[in-house]
Amino acid sequence: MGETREQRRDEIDAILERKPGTSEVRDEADRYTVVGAASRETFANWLTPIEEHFVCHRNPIPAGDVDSWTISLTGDVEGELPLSDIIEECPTVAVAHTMECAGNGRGQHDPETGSVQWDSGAVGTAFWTGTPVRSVLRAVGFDTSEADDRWLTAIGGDSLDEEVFARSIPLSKALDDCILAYGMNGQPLPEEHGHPVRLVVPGWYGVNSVKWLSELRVMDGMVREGSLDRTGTHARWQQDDYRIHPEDETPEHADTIETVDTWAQLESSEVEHPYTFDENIMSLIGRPTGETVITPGETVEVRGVAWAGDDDIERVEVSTDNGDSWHDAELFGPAYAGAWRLFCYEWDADIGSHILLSRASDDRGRIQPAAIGTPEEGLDAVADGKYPWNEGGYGANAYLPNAVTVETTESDSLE
Ligand SMILES: Nc1nc2c(c(=O)[nH]1)N[C@H]1C(S)=C(S)[C@@H](COP(=O)(O)O)O[C@H]1N2
Ligand SMILES: [Mo]
Repeated sequence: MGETREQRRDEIDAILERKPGTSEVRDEADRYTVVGAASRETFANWLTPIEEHFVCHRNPIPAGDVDSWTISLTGDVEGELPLSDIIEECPTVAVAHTMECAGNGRGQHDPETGSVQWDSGAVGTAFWTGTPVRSVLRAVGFDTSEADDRWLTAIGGDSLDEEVFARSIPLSKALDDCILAYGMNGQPLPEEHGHPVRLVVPGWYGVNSVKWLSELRVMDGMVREGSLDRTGTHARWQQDDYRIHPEDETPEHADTIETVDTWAQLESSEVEHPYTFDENIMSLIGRPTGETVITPGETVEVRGVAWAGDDDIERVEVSTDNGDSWHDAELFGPAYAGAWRLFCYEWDADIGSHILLSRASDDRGRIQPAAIGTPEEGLDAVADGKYPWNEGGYGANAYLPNAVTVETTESDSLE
């Protein structure tokens, strides 16, 4: 354990050196080591450069290279594929994906929850290149015409003997748009992002995109204790952690669920403690920041990003008076499923102090809640238009905690 810590320390220092656009947010107690997007400016642009893209994982990075790495196909499919064969013989595609940690915004819960106290830096958009999961399964003779309510479990090469890092997603989603990625923004996949290969699940919370991918297992249900041919515990990261639940409640381990969309789980009674699958609707202002110098009378471009997991952003509103009045922003730039949209609003700034907010709505008529509820309100806070305070601090998407305060000042007289 002590050794692991030290190894982690060196690893983090090396990542920080390679990523001057990020800063450290860590949680010693829980062993998580993460690096967050440093500044709001990241959210003023569509593509997030690798050096500004957050990193999040728990165990030391496993060693591996393209030439020796293999992926095991197990469960209802059988095979072993060298990564180099996948790269050479299967198609290569690119997908845009807004990767957001399910714990993004955790630091906005009051009272504080455990684990990494992210503010809102744990999100970024990259172009990932790789091979569709569909092509990989087909290469080992799997019939990809029917998902049949089955699940695909992805296992990370960072798994420990006593605990496996495994996540399950519906096979239908995997066949639809997921890829095994070996490139990021046109570069070979950096080691901290999963080199030599990771799963990318477009529009879904980051935890589903398993890095250092070593095994794909087609199963009738989600991963549970005893469902893998492995030693150690199997189900923690699917069934215990990354579940949205009130204080002091322990989620039940389910085999399968019908309602997959995260927000739909929050609103339905089928799943008592929702799993964090697709990303909740969210927006962030990237410019101006609190440091931007604005002179009264100036027209200021309020610019940012908005995303809604598998759904499409339909509208973004901006307020410059802490929510008293709202104005439609213009959506512009690239529009890819699973990736954020840019928005912009031209604001004529007058003198004084202003609180800027953004609020997104999607094509399902969902809108960001204003605030996070209290522990006492539990998950019912959703029905009152609040994001529910939850013990793990997952899925937060309220707009008030992400306000930007700007002051306009009279410019110094010209010399
Ligand atoms: N094998 C493995 N994959 C993992 C993790 C991990 O700890 N181990 N962390 C997950 C979490 S919680 C997130 S938010 C994303 C972050 O991806 P990134 O570091 O490339 O930004 O990776 C996911 N994939
Ligand atoms: Mo995460």
